[in-house]
Amino acid sequence: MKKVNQLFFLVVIISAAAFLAACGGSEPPAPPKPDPVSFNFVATDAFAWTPDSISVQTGQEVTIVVDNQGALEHNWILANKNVDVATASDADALYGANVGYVQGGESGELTFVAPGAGEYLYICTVAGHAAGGMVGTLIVE
Ligand SMILES: [Cu+2]
Repeated sequence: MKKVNQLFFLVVIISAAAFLAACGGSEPPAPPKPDPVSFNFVATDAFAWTPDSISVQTGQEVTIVVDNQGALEHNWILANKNVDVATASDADALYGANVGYVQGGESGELTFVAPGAGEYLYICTVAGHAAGGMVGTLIVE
């Protein structure tokens, strides 16, 4: 009978150790993810973006809609703030954030995840448009 008690005691100890080990591995819950956000940009042939500045949060899902109310084609890419806007091209698009060329009277859409905190530009890469003023600022907080 004594051997049975010892065996039972051993099983209880092992079970308790396994239970404590399992609990010890728990991690704090991840911070809440910011809600997705959407921005509607109006493009016109006056070579300007409306709005010309937006703010988002790191990790936020950002949807960009380009409503081309002009006659010329326009596009929207996210670029490094140090990019040379006079020569910027689609190849300068960061994180795949490139709406593509939107013809006059049409609209285009893109969703991307906001990168790390900092300041970025959004520009139209049609030749001459960014240099003409089609540049805006995206701030990631
Ligand atoms: Cu343009």
